[in-house]
Amino acid sequence: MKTRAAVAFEAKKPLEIVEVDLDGPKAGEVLVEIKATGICHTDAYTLDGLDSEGIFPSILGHEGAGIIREIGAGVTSVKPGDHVIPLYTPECRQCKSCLSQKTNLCTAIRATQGKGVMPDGTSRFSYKGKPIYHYMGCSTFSNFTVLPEIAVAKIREDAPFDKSCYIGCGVTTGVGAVVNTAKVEPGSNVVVFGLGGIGLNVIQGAKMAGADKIIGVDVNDSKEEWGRRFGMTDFVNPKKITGDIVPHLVTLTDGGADYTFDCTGNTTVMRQALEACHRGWGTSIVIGVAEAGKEIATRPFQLVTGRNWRGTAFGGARGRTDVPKIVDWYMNGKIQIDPMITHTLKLEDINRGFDLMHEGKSIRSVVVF
Ligand code: NAD
Ligand code: AHE
Ligand code: ZN
Repeated sequence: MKTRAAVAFEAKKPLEIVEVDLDGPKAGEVLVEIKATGICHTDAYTLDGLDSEGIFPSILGHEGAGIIREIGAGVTSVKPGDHVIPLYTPECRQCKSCLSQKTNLCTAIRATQGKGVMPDGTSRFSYKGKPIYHYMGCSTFSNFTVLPEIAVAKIREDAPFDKSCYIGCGVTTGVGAVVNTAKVEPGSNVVVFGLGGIGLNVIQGAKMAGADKIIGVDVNDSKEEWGRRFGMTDFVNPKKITGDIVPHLVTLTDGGADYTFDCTGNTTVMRQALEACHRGWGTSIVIGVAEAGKEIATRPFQLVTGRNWRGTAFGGARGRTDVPKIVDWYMNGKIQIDPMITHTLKLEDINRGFDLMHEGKSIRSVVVF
């Protein structure tokens, strides 16, 4: 079949809207009509050539929602007509990682996913006879896409696609980092670095978990109002304080934070987030994705004296199990999504979504098909 898609032909070039060819689902795969997709900073990071796994030409996008239109041989867990959210972190329930119950990082298809192909080693997308690669196993910047059965979460049918798509990455990552990874307790004090599409979800997760002080840190002053809307109690712009951010935060938190979250992808910020933790127990969670070649550093003494450095992917969520529950949280009003979607765009305008993100003018842009 043919499908309209925004193709990343080359790094650092705008996406091009073209009709691509899409082969139907093979055994164990499903064809999904994508109804809406968010634009996450990770898409921008790959498009900007900063991803060591970045492959071109490819169809980016990993934060979508849609409807199953066709199933391949042997597919049993979903059927045509089901509403689904694609999962860049699948859940096979059979691999060592899934069975361990210690991680959400299913390994069943990670190797081929990182190479931009389906589990059989080939791509379903092509353009003018040449393959176009998949991205994070999802490629939601295409009106139709093919996914492995284990990489879709079936969700309730009354959830609006243009909002529930955000659960495909940003919402689950931010809220999940708080409840699954950090397991923030009531009364904790929390510092969130980077108040974008992920950081604001960390803030609403921290509020939901009963955190006491929730301090937001961002270099963009316009983010203060956004943070306060979702439960932030204090705001710090590191450019506007005198002296170093770490002692400033340690003073604000009476000796250091119980939990800090990096939602910037900046390795200097990651170090500050660790060092702003309380001696003896503070835990810092790395969420941000750093550009290829960057490394993190700190004095080992920071760890010797009881600070913990951890990371999280997709908020520690087991997609097929947890995503439908997060959709319920949204539908029942336990978490908010609508106000964070600041821009709704047509596919033709997808590059504007990237511009708005880089200009700090959006929280989330969503493309509707
Ligand atoms: P975004 O662009 O919406 O937000 C980033 C925010 O960080 C902005 O508000 C920006 O002003 C702020 N910022 C930038 N530099 C800063 C600095 N030095 N100090 C303080 N604030 C700073 O991006 P997003 O979509 O929220 O994504 C945030 C990060 O999380 C990205 O690195 C993205 O790749 C990553 N991410 C990781 C996962 C995961 O599973 N681990 C999932 C989604 C996104
Ligand atoms: N490809 C990059 C790593 C990118 C990365 O860390 N991705 C996160 C999700 S970001 C979503 O917006 C993730 O899930 N990581 C775990 C995994 O298995 O990819 C690189 O550095 O090579
Ligand atoms: Zn993402």
